[in-house]
Amino acid sequence: MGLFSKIKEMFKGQDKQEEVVNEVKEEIDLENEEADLEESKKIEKDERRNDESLDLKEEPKKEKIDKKKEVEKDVKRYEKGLTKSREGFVSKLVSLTNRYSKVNEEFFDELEEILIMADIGVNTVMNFIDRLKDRVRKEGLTDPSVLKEIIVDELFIIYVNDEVLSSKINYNENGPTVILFVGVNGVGKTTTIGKLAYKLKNEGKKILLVGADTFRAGAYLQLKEWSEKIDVGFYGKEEGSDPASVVYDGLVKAKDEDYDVVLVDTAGRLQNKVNLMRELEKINKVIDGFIEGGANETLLILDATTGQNGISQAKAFKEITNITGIVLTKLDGTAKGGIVLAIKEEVGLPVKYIGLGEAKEDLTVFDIEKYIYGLFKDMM
Ligand SMILES: Nc1nc2c(ncn2[C@@H]2O[C@H](COP(=O)(O)OP(=O)(O)OP(=O)(O)O)[C@@H](O)[C@H]2O)c(=O)[nH]1
Ligand SMILES: [Mg+2]
Repeated sequence: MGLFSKIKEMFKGQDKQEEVVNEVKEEIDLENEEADLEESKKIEKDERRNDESLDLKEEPKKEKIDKKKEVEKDVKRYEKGLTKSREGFVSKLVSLTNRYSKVNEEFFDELEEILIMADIGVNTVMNFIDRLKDRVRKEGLTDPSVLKEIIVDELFIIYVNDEVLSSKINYNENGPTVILFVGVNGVGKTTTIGKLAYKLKNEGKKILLVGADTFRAGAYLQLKEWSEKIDVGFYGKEEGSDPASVVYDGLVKAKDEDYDVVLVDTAGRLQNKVNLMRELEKINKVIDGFIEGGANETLLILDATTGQNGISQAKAFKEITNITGIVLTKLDGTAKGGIVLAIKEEVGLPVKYIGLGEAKEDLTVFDIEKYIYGLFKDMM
């Protein structure tokens, strides 16, 4: 079975997930009843041991249901959010494979064009086509419809290519975790902070938003609004204030009030590289006074609808500061889902989160398997 078939197998029937969850619940209820009976017997024997075994038994089962529900919701988010990409990109692929009865040079030329149009990036596409041709030759493939699955597999391989890609946030064990958000105007920094704060708050963390974008008038108010909407802490100052000193004051507050995660909104404008570099250096110096080494994460926000321009931004930001991951926003609004692969190949940074809408729930941890499923689920 190809990789994509395995992924599809994993996620298909998510509509039935509710049923599955209920089934699991029933099973657990039954097991619990049995366990209760067993336990009441044991109580007579050894009360203390029994309590422990109860604790050990109940936890994983509840987690199992919660996890299943979370996966179900997440797969739906990917499916819904990637509708445009799927319709654009996949319908072209399907039409291509239907039009040709045999794989030949023209077929590959057209495929190349479709992939480039999907923002996969020229170099990535060239390598991809070479590998695909190789595989076609070695395996003696001629039928375009067989090639569909191989195309998806090979796209998947580009991404995972013998590396462990970590989408995990690097948390600070002692004291607050500081995450800096950078990116050019309007990519979705502030919105992403709001969405991530909401997500982390639901995981039980105490969150402080710090508005160090003091460049644009009213920028800090937009962040403040988010903090009120999702009920998390806020610290910020009006435009013209020194961003590093805002970060300093914010971190003092975070320490004093025991915050777990501090999300810092910056004015990541690229118009002046040197100034931005200096500003970020200064901010990191301040953070270093609280946490050795500066920010735990510096996330670069990229707008997926800007395509190759986003790739150039990533390269430029990489020169300026130590970017630890990418958040790709507005994937719901573009037909060009291939940018995820281009970032991996051409920039070499992990995509940690993706934005699939404007609401507070619309940020999700990037998962290549769900992504590939969301993108190609109707293809085979
Ligand atoms: N559809 C969609 N819209 C998004 C997403 N993320 C952000 N947006 C929208 O993009 C616009 C800009 O978002 P902001 O969060 O203000 O961007 P910013 O980077 O903070 O902008 P500046 O502070 O001006 O540099 C807003 O209208 C957001 O609602 C997303 O994942 N999907
Ligand atoms: Mg902003």
